[in-house]
Amino acid sequence: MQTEMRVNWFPGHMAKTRRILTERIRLVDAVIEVADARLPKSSRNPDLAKLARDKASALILNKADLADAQETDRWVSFYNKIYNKTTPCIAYDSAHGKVSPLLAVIDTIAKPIVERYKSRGMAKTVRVMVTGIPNVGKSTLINRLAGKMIAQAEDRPGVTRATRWIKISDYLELLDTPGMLMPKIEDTAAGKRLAYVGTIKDGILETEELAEYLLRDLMNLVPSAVLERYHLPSHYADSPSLLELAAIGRGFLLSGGRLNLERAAAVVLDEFRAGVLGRVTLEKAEL
Ligand SMILES: Nc1nc2c(ncn2[C@@H]2O[C@H](COP(=O)(O)OP(=O)(O)O)[C@@H](O)[C@H]2O)c(=O)[nH]1
Ligand SMILES: [Mg+2]
Repeated sequence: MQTEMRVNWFPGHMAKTRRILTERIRLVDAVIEVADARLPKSSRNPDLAKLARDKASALILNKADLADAQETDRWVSFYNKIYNKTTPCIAYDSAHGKVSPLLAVIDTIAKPIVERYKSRGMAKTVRVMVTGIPNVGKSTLINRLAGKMIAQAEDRPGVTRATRWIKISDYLELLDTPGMLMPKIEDTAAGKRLAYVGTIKDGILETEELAEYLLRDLMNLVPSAVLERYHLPSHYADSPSLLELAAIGRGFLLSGGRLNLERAAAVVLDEFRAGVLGRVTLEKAEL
């Protein structure tokens, strides 16, 4: 499951990833884009709109259980407003959610296609695929729709195999393998946010540097959760390193009393990714 996150995005790889995606999109009538509700902007690659422009589409803000509920509502409204319902957007939690809202949104985009064929006297199966950048929950979502474990981490470049379709309703078939998109990193700040949630592993940043940035960002979003969790002292604002304070606060020490910053950084990142600091959305909707 971790392999695809270690992919280095050298140009050859990027071209191949895009080629595979383009081929897969050609096989379907509708595309389900999965994004991360904590990063509703940066976890989307705007190139998809071009690659799938002649397909029906829906946008799933997944991992909504880890994002701020109000912010997620704003983002869902924002996208539904700008797309004017042509690309319906819903919040979802593919790790725990019921399948019905997901099927309902797929049905919404598939209905016009079914009707179009019906009007010509044809009963056609509507074919759907799931796509998105690494780690947003594509495989988990496919497994949820399939009702069992089917999709593994086979959506990485270089791994090809036969196309399989999973019947998910009377007239809907789902491609069992997601289409992978590269993350599009618009700027350094977006790159950091993608790294916080674990999309980019081999980033430009060292783990300790990343954790330091994360702590600083979290101090703006959920200060009391950070102060409490890492037992930061009242003079934290004067310190050049929140990570050092967190290591002290949590007692992450090496023999001889030196701070174990490596351990502190790993814990800070793991705890954030697991939602231990509460539900946090890293990007605000522009409503
Ligand atoms: N909390 C939470 N975790 C999720 C959700 N969807 C997926 N995950 C977890 O996120 C990680 C990546 O999921 P995966 O389906 O492999 O992502 P993919 O790379 O897009 O196929 C796994 O550890 C999943 O268990 C969700 O909605 N909520
Ligand atoms: Mg996967």
